[in-house]
Amino acid sequence: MNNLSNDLELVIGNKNYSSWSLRPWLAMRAAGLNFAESVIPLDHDDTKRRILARSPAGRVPILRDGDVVVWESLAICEYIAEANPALWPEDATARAAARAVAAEMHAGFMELRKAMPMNCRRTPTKIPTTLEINMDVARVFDIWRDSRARFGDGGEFLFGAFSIADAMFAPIVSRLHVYDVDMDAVCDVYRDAVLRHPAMCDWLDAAGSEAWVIDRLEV
Ligand SMILES: N[C@@H](CCC(=O)N[C@@H](CS)C(=O)NCC(=O)O)C(=O)O
Repeated sequence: MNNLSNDLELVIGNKNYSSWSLRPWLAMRAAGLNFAESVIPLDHDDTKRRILARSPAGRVPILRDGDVVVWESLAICEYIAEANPALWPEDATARAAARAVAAEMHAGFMELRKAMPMNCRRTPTKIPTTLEINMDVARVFDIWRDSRARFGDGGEFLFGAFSIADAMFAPIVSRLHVYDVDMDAVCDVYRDAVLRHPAMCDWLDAAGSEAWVIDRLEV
């Protein structure tokens, strides 16, 4: 178990586009942490140099806790959860399932992610899809339905209370919303619960106020 210092800083990309930044930011807000936020706008001439000055991995998000630097969104979530165990379900079976779907999200869904970049302020409209995209979407919905059915009793999120699994899927929730992907009632209710989460509302409001536009991510 680590104790977090009072000197927490999360380095993130643009809120409108940086899906990986959203994940630990939400988990940290859900844990009630106070942290400084530093935004490095993506796709600028100096973006890479600025990120590399903070982490040799050259990607955001990056957490700094005093002298400790942690990169990779899921590793940041795990680091925060060591001091805030309620970010994972208490039951060991549910916790294992939550970790599995969080890791599956971190490693997968490439076709969906490529075709539907996160763009929080996009006006919801459909885009043409392929078999591969539809297979990714179907697997996301399977995960949501299965988690809700087996572990969701205590609340409106995948494992009842809001957990890191929800933080990991939040950018997918936003994508499926803005690309207007049809879903059944269970998934629909879950999507709305995530979109209504107070921290998610704060992120979406801030994303909507950003002036930066990245043309290649405007599908
Ligand atoms: N696997 C990494 C992915 C991070 C990532 O791809 N971040 C993007 C922004 S969402 C980035 O830093 N792009 C800037 C660049 O590559 O120069 C994680 O989970 O944190």
